[in-house]
Amino acid sequence: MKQYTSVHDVTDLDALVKEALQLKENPSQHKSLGQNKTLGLIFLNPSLRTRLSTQKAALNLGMNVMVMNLDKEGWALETEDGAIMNGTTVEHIKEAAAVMGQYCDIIGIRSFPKLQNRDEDYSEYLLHKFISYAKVPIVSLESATRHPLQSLADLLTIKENTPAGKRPKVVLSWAPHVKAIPQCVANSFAEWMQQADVELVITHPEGYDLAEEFTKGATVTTNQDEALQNADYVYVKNWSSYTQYGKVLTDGAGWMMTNEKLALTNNAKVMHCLPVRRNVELSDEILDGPDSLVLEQANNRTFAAQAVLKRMLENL
Ligand code: SN0
Repeated sequence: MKQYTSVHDVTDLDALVKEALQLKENPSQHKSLGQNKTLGLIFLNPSLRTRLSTQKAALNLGMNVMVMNLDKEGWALETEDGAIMNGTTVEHIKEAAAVMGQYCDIIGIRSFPKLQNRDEDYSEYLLHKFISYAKVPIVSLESATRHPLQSLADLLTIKENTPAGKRPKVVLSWAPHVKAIPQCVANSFAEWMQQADVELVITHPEGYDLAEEFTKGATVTTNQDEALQNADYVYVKNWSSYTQYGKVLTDGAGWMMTNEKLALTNNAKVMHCLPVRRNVELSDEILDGPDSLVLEQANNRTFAAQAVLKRMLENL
């Protein structure tokens, strides 16, 4: 694998899932694969799970890891081609990525969307520039439109909790939030679920339709109660509007997931990528109760990252 930026970079999804679950059984089984290889993790935004689980995955494979919070510790980055850099930006991504590529065998990069210009965010210009200038395999640690390591961990969690042969009903349910949040996790989850053997239903208030390229084939409804009927999994997530780009259109009163709403489901398990705003997106009673899978999802982040890094190492 040369790059891991979306489900489209995975040619055999079932095999990748199987591999990740095998790694989970014995995380140190390929300890020598990453010997003398260096993973660089570059963050332009905050992170807890992605940073630690990807670092852990690399350590399990025997790699060395370097982490840099580029937004806080690096020089202010210029991304525009042909820019006259007489302002606040200090270093061009051409040099920055090329230099980091010389120090690392694989690089992971996180860069959120700015949520101001949709075309710019959805062009994934930063990720693509990084890929072309760094010249080493690149893992997306959440880009402007997707969060593929999260989605792989989500799929692992669903696989582990679903009886063999059952095609579960999975509901992606929009939740309220206090600020504008990217569509990445929702986009990515929808995109991955379409490739998996599940029935996907997406529910959100008016005005929160995701881009069609991610939701094509799924059932989309603004009636949350109807969507929740007989659900086996409920994935709770906020996102800002795609159509009125980056805007918060409603306070979302009534959309928070509660036990009362879960009564409509088929004893559904509840998922969230974290960090979660308690009692805004999801109630305490769910997060502290027996139906929450959020910690299992976070645990599976390690094995998702490990399966991806293993494939990249085998290909170096
Ligand atoms: C990000 C998101 O895309 O939903 C990262 C999730 C892995 N979440 C946030 O930015 C939450 C910020 C907040 O203030 O709650």
